[in-house]
Formats: sequence, structure tokens, C-alpha cells
Amino acid sequence: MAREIVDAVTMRRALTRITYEIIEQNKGVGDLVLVGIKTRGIYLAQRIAERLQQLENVTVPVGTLDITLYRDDQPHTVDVAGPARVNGADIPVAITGKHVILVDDVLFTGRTVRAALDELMTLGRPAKTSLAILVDRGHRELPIRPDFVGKNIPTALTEQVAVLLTECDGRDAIQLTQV
Ligand code: 3GP
Ligand code: 5GP
Ligand code: MG
Repeated sequence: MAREIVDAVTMRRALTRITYEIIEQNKGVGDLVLVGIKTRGIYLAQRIAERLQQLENVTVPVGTLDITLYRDDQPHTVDVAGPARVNGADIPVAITGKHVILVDDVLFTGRTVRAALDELMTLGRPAKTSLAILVDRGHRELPIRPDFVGKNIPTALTEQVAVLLTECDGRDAIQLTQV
């Protein structure tokens, strides 16, 4: 059973608002690097970069991080209790001295972001690192909080948030499902 809680227009407005907040807090966007986390975070980072181009006429580099949650005994199962590992990083510019904004679709325990921060530290020394998230579903297990949030969606542990994006799902929407 899936219940739609955010429609396409609302999702796009949230991304536009996040973009304005990034511009305001950064006093310009010259030193920004956006880093999208695996599938949907990458599309969201690209969308924010497109908006920054439209609003500020600046091309902000977009990099990617691939982080997987896995269990040794069930390698193909998504399991939030398992460790988060970095499978690869592709960041087109040096991040030292830059303001890196990590972008992901859903923030849950915080373990993915912790792994992403670990990886960033091996790649350079950003002047600042921030976190932009489309959905904060709560249940943090680490002292990690987002700087830019599209929507806070309190969830039960038995629920899942489905983030649908046109690039991979054919349309934009956020749904809450019972698992
Ligand atoms: P994404 O790569 O687009 O972020 O975590 C891997 C994928 O599984 C994610 O896609 C995410 O959308 C999906 N997913 C759905 N529910 C969950 C969940 O409860 N935990 C995790 N880790 N992933 C989930
Ligand atoms: P965390 O590491 O914070 O527990 O989980 C964050 C990562 O797992 C994100 O990349 C996100 O894609 C995925 N994730 C965790 N919970 C959900 C969820 O309810 N829905 C979706 N779509 N992804 C989730
Ligand atoms: Mg994600």
C-alpha cells in the first residue's frame, strides 16, 4: 500500500527552495562542489546544479559517491543494520578548500552520510561540508543532521519512503509505503 505524500510540483518547489537557501548561506556559489550519493542523490545534485546555473549563471561541478549498505551473509539485501561502504567516488575537481554539499534522497540512520564523509576526508580537505536531503525520515543513529531539507517526514520503522524521480522512475513523487 503506497500513499502519495508529496506531488511533483511540491517536490520541485522544495528543490528550488533548497537551491535558494544554498545561494543565501553561501554568499555566492563560486566555491561550491555538489556530490550526489548513489542513484537518486546524483539526480538531485544535478537538478540543484541546473537551478544554480539558471539563477546564478554559474556552473557548479557535480561529483558522485557510490555507497552500499550490505550484510556479509546477505550480500544483495539492503539492510540498514549493516555497515555502509564506499564502492566508488567520481568527483571531477579537487575538493580541498571548497564547500562540498553532499546530496541524498533520504536521510535515515545517518550511516551512509558518515561513510560519505569518511571518503571525502581521504580525497581532500574541504573548507566546509554540508548536507542537503530531500526527505528526512528520522531515526538517526549517529550525530548527523542535514543543513538543507526538502521535507521532514516522520516515519515508523515499519514504513519506507519511496522517492520517485523522472530520471529513473518516469515521474516525480514521494510515497510512504508499509513494509
Ligand atoms: P537510491 O540509490 O536511489 O538512494 O539504498 C539503496 C536504495 O534502496 C536506495 O535508492 C533507496 O531508495 C532504496 N531504499 C528504499 N527503502 C530503503 C531503506 O529503508 N533503507 C535503505 N538503505 N534503502 C532503501
Ligand atoms: P541511512 O544510511 O541514513 O540509514 O540511509 C540513507 C540511505 O539509505 C539513502 O541513500 C537512502 O537512499 C536509503 N534509505 C534509507 N531509508 C530509506 C527509505 O525509507 N526510502 C528510501 N527511498 N531510501 C532510504
Ligand atoms: Mg539514496
